[in-house]
Amino acid sequence: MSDIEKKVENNYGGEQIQVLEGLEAVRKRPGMYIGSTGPKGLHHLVYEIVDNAIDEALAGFCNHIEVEILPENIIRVTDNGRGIPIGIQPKLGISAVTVVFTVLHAGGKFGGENSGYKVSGGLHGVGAAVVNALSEWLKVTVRNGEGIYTQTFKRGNADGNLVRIGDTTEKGTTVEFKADPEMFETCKYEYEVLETRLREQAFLNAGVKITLSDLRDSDEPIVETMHYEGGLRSFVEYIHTKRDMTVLHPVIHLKTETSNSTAEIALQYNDSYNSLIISFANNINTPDGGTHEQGFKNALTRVFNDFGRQKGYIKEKDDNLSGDDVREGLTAVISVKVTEAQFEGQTKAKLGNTEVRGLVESLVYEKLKDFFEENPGTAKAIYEKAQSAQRAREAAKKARELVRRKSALESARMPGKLADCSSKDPSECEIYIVEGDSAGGSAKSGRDRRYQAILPLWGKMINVEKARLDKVYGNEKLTPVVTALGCGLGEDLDLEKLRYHKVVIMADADVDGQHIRTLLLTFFFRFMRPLIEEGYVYIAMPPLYKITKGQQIKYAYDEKEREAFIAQFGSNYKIQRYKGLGEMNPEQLWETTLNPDNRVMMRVSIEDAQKADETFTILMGDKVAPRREFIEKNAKYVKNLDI
Ligand code: TTJ
Repeated sequence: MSDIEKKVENNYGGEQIQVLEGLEAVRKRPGMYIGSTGPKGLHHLVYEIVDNAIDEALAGFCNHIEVEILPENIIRVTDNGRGIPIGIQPKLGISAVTVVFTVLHAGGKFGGENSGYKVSGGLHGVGAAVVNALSEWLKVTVRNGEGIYTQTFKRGNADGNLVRIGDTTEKGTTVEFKADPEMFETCKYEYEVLETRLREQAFLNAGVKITLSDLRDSDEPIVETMHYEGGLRSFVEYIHTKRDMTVLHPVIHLKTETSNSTAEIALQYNDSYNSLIISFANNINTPDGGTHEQGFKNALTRVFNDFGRQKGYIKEKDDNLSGDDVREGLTAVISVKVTEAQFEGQTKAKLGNTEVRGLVESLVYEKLKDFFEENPGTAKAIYEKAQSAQRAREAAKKARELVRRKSALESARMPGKLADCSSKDPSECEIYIVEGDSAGGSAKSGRDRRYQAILPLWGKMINVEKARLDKVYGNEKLTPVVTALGCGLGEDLDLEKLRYHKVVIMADADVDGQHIRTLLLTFFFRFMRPLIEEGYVYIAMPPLYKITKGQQIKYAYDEKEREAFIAQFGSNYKIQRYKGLGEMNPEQLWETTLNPDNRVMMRVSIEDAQKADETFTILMGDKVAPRREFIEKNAKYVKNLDI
């Protein structure tokens, strides 16, 4: 037995009991420590462990981190750093390794000189001990260039001491764990979720190589290496390449450092009308923005106007460019690092440190101005973009005023094609938006006119992805939708005025149907987003087959279901294939698609606007597969009785 083992053994006593009580608290209220016990919390376990390895990389001692999803959803994280210290912690009398996995907020208790171990604040960085507490078992292995040490835990409790199991000249730390099914609603990891987050970390920590593998299915192992020497620059390039966007210039990179903070920004304009700003504080994503984003936006607008006036790009009589104008077509990634990040808001997703606003503001103002000065060609291209946004904004304002004036005059005149319902209580009213007049006709006759309205669509649709708000006003296809819903759009949107709490898109299961669904969803997403956020948007799911045997009727929504019903019926069944909605008579349409007792609808939900924005861009692409994937991922089947 080595000296270390003896010490570990001898000191495994009093303090440890108190430590274990600490971890019990985590198991009693897991949500307090990892936010949720759903899939989000589960994936958080992996991030917590990986963050430790990234800290080691940031300290300059590690350049490769491997994350493996093993069969049975066991996670293994390995780094090639120095290895967690195995020495005895003076205050607690046990090995630092044991402390890391059993003491809550390890930093607070012993964040001292020789520990060399730090943790970050907020809900983030709750640490390895929390992961340990919420794992059925966890095993840590440390290689420190001399020996291999390992210790195992069960539900947070040490299952034996730290032991030396062999010699090695290698260095690094490996942590394996199996999330506790008693603690989580699901223990199944989603590859794409881990991939997105780890790729983000690879961008934020330039040069660090992260390998992710999924070895759950031995027939189809996945291995992916993420390694970006370009850091944030690569991040912006990646976004534009992935979305197949045309860019107006090479990525602009800005960076500043003070004694206790850094701010770094990469930005690039594309030819779209959207803006995407992704921000991080201490490598943690801040989807709700905060002082770093504010500083960036303020300075960006100021630079454009000051520099533009100075160079005569903006004439004396012209209005200033607005924030929205200068952000049109912009993709930017902001990363700040501060000693004590304050995360605000319910989900701790917003940066609060006030000093960061000024830091970012002066960085962007000074360096971007210099950049424009030195790169007049790029500056010109960006100015033209912003000024065209400004013109469109003014046109949209006029169009909106026109619509407002008109609706004040005609006050709520409903579209001629709308077959409205008799109820005026939005909470029970439903509107079916139907492509094509024939399906519209059946729907009108088949519906329950008390609470179901039908709006057939006709005319030419604009590509909402490629259009600005001004084009939406006055589009012959979209205007009736907007009027019928009654809640306005863009800045004017008022959900209180929404006339139906179920807005159902009803289209065929074929390619044309897919197209109209995509366009309408994108339209709602871009211009009436709260409608989706509040869960008012649905997709009707007409069945593809009707299978009958005597009095029994079954509707099949795909081939698999069809086969299952056929198998169930055995023989003497009748089968009818519906080629489209237009083929169903009013009774059939009621039975299969409108009647709340039988129908199947998908509620369109958006978990995270940023992700959805990306998805919608994918939706608008030429590939059909990603679209289907989106529909499957973002819309959950709901038997309408439940909703
Ligand atoms: C601390 O200071 C002395 C040298 O090692 C430092 C350290 O703790 N390094 C370290 C921790 N490297 N890797 C980790 C680590 C890696 C994983 C995967 C999980 C955890 C909890 C820590």
